[in-house]
Amino acid sequence: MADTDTNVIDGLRAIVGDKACLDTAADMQPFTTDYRRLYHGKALAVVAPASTQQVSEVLALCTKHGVPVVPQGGNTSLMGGAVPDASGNAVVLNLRRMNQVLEIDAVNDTMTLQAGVTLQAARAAAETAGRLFPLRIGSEGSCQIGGNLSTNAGGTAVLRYGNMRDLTLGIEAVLPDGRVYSSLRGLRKDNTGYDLKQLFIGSEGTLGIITAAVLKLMPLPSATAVAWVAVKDPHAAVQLLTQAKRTAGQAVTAFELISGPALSLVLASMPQQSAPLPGVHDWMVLIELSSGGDAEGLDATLMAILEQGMESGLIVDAAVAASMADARAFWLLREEISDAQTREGGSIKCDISIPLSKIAGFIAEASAQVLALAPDARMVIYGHMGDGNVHFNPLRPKGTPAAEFLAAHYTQVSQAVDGLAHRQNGSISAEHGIGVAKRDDLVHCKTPVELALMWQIKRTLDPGNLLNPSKVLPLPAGTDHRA
Ligand code: 2HG
Ligand code: ZN
Repeated sequence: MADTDTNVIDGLRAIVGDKACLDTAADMQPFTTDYRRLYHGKALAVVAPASTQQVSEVLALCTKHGVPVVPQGGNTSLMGGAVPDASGNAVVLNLRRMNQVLEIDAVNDTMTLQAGVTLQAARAAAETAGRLFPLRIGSEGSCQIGGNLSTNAGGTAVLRYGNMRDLTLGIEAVLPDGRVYSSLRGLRKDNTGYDLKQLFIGSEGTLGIITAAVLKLMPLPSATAVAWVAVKDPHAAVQLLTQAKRTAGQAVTAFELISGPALSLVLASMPQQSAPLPGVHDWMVLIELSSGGDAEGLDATLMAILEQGMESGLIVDAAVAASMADARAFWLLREEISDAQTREGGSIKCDISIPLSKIAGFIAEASAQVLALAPDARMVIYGHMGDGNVHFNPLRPKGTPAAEFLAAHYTQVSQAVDGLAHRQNGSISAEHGIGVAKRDDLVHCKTPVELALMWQIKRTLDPGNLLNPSKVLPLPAGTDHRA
């Protein structure tokens, strides 16, 4: 190890303490590999600061020595955004020790918390205060608020409440030179120039490290009604959503599309769970309504939506959750799809969004293109149809090894799906971010002006290219990531 590296590690220990600074390959391994075990990096050290002051000192030290820093929350990125590259020269800065809910202001309806609070803990703290923090994603037990912010996370309740950007009133972030930017004031109105917090939200730790946030709280719903519905096809699902919004308005909280192969995969990996309806249908939706009104009224609204859907031939069959336990069981089937894919291996992840009016046509056309390339692929297609977001994830055929399927099809299939989404005015990353997985694809879907502006902002805030280097920003032609 070079003298500088030893100096850096000694300096880091002095800041965060011995126990919070790991530097052996074995100790660092859980932090240098993503949870799907697809991205394997190396690090100089892994540190877990306990305060914003310590984050600031770590960044100032690393900048002084030209050492890159990779911020990390719950390490649940699907895009390889939270692990270092293979060079071994970076410090991973993990925020798990900064896990305090600092304040709940029930009058202002805000919650101030440190970045390392898990989403589950944030939701529980809000609920204890009689409020709802509405972000809902499957990894809530592990993912952290800082990661949710830095990827502008979405999930299953965006239709009603918006994504992380919409739910944030202020953040605190540490810049590479150690200066602290803070807008932790909980204001719903503040037109004093540039809204700088938005630069840090969704930029995946490439501009600063988010250390705290003020988030919006909502009223806790008093009634919830859930149904698992088999629909004729994705076009019928879109029409059903339109009818549901007309009938129930704001109460439509979630509207999730699920393909037959997606449900089959979950049922195969969780044999103790049964399907809500007899048989696995080609296309299903999970609908949740919620409101502050009475339960009977909401149940009646759900029934009205289902009856209308049946009469207009959109719905093939439907099961209404008769209890909270039923509702949880329905949701479990939806939330397990991603983990079931991880266990199965060999999944080509495309996280696209597209205007709702084009989504059914997109699914048909993308499916045809993928099946022309990989005729036996299992079409695991699901997602947050209510906000135009489809997880379009062709999966290896049973019996074909994951590596073989990915080597043969990954590039062509993801280019076909993402390219189609882009040509139809969609996005190639609706809610998972860019990380390294989609970085080089940005060249094809951002204009030269957008890319130039992204680099200009990056160079202004992080002139040494030390924060999460080689993530998000595709290289300008003819340069490398450290140039
Ligand atoms: C979900 O909606 C997550 O379950 C994960 O966004 C999606 O694994 C995926 O592709
Ligand atoms: Zn999702």
